Amino acid sequence: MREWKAFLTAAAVLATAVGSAQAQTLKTVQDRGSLVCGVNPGLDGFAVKDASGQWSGFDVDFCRALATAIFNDPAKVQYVPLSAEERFGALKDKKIDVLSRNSTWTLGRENDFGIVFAGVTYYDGQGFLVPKSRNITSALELDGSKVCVQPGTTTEPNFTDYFDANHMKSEVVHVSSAAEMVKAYQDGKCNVLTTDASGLYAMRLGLAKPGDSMILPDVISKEPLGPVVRQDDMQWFNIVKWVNFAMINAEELGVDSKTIDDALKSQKPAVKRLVGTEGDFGKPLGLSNDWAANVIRKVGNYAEVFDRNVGANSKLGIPRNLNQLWNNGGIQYAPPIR
Ligand SMILES: N[C@@H](CCC(=O)N[C@@H](CS)C(=O)NCC(=O)O)C(=O)O
Repeated sequence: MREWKAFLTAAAVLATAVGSAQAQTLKTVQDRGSLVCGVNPGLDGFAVKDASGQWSGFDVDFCRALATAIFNDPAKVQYVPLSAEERFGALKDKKIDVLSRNSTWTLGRENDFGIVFAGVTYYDGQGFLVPKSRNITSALELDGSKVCVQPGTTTEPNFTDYFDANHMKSEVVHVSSAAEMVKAYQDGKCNVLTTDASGLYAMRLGLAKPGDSMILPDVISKEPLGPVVRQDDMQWFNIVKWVNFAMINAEELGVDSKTIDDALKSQKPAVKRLVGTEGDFGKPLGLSNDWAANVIRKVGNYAEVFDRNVGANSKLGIPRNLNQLWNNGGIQYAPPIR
């Protein structure tokens, strides 16, 4: 009997210790007064730092949304630019709280680094950019190409698989950044760029004559891009996951930064739960109940963030395609808030 009591007490102490060890990131962020977000060093539409030191882009807006959910202030973010090769190690080593850097969700990455993807903010796929002067219309005509590719990405193994499967040879040219990739292509060191289609749109903007190059129609892989956290903190994982879902649900419910005041007066149950006028959906996450309303007001819903950074209202002009909502022909689908 006494042994049992001692065992139960020890188990309770352990459970408390594990419980608190699993919920440190939010507290660390709150105590620090800012979120530390890992981002791309420079990719048009996704993460760009301007001359005054301001960051913007699709992935940057996710950092801003997360900071808003926590602090009601999108400016409370410290950005850490990370190369493809260093990003997951930086997350594992706790140099950042979250990674928001055009990163593809794969099993190997979760296994190898003790990390977990919190959702998909952008469904992408790998493509090829070629000079129009090559008169190529399909990726199957790329045999013998000099291909620029960045190590530490899913891009290289995908491209190797594709060329092998189609019995095509290539000369691989390794580059260490998007800027270097553009330069190598313009200098004629390679005559094909390959990466996520979104990255190709971004890099084409960096070319002296964007109109002289084209993106081939072939998409050779699945690249579900999303934010990443460590596996040791369920509360933090849930916060990051639901910030994404709230922005998608907001689009589905027609709530955006311009209509948020009306939404706060809405009598529709789903809108009330989203903006926090009904239910108790913030406190269990460690947030206030109006966290999603604050995110929508200060950063926007999914459509607003997509359109201004990479979509119709941006320089990139990428069609929504797979990133349309599920009820509008795409596969963006968020579980309900209820
Ligand atoms: N989604 C792929 C590719 C991500 C990636 O790093 N792409 C490159 C080429 S667009 C990039 O963003 N480079 C920017 C840089 O490191 O400067 C992955 O997760 O491996």
